[in-house]
Amino acid sequence: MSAYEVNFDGLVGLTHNYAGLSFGNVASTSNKNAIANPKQAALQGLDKMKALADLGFKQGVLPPQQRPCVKTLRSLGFSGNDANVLQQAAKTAPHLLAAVGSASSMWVANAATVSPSSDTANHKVHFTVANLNNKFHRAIEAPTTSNALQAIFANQQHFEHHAALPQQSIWGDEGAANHNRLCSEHGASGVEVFVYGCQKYGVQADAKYVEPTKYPARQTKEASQAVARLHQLDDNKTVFVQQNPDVIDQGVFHNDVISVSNGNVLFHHQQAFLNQAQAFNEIHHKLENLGAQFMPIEVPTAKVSVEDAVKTYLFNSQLLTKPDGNMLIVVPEESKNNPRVWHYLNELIQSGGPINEVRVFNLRESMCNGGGPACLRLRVVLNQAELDATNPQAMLTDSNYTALTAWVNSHYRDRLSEADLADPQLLIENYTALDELTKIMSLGSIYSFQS
Ligand code: SUG
Repeated sequence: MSAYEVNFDGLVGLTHNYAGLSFGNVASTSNKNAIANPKQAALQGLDKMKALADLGFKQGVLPPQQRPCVKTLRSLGFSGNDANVLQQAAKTAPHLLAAVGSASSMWVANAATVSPSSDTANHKVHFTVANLNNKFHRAIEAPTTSNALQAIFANQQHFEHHAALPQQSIWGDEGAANHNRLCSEHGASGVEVFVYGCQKYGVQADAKYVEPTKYPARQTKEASQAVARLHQLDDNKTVFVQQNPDVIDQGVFHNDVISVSNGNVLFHHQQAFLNQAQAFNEIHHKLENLGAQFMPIEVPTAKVSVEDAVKTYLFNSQLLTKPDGNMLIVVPEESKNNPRVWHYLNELIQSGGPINEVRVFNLRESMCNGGGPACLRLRVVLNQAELDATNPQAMLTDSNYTALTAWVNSHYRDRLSEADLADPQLLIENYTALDELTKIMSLGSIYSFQS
């Protein structure tokens, strides 16, 4: 059955700031204390969504979360009215205020793992919300992410939702950022490739087992396997592969910083995976059984170093199939500004291969926290019936774009530092704006402040 890949982009929240919260994510730690511009960040994201929608790609939107999350601070013992809670936290535990104030839900590639109905045994689209267990500021996203996804994909005949895996490090799950899907075309049955950074059980006796030593591996094999089970995937169409621990130690905190898939193409760096040849062999055979030809496009270290990949987010790009079957690669401006990466990209689009066009976007505000074009979007493959069953107000139409842009312009600040998170007025601005957003997007009451 034919289907669309719909990219749902995360709308940047009102508290977007640089608090240096993500150890292992080089951009996040190196921009700690920089001044952020939430309004510009949200508009940059909307510009990308609009440009891709105008090119004919199906584009959706996911809402941000209520921040600072006073509810979490209360659960940690802060009390009094909301202003008191914020002030106490700012005074005695500023790191906690920063964590509950992060707008990190904007990177929706980490919101959930999604399997299309053509891959699952009960022919429903499956969503498992990511627990984001490795970082406290991200682990608190899961409940609202669940509410948002269920408000957008509400039809139980087509959609099946799974809660986040247990909040324990064995089950560390970062969602679609560590998940690739290969297929002949979006609507066909595909091979789902789960990329994990470490394994918790059964490795003590394995002399060959390696994991990163400097930075954390956020995704566990156990979590990936649990998601595959929940989604009722077929073992013959599923591959588990370990990410190269050396690249995690160089700042590749998610697999989508070093590889991206679309259709039968896996665009990746030479050093992306451990036991790469063996994994590709397995993908090749499993895909061949589905009548499709695996097409890996490998970028050699000699042309683009891992350091350049991390700085420019070349692989955190979106690969989109155009109506003529060729692919467009969407990269951040940082890729154009690096001569080696830009040279490679120009070579790539002239090579006669499937990727024959590049588009560049300014996503600087998000990039400074380690989030590129691919981090900002969650891919959901939907056939026509499933698309018809999706909340239409979550799709980026011309009128929704106008409404969302006006909404950002009227509610967002153009300057925010970590210290501003203690301002009770910022919390009120959030509640007012998000309440209005749920009406624009017809989401109902997805936030705890609304109940
Ligand atoms: O989880 N940054 C996010 C970036 C996520 C990027 N997503 C993907 N690669 N799919 C993270 O590290 C930084 C927030 C701060 O430091 O203020 C942050 O959470």
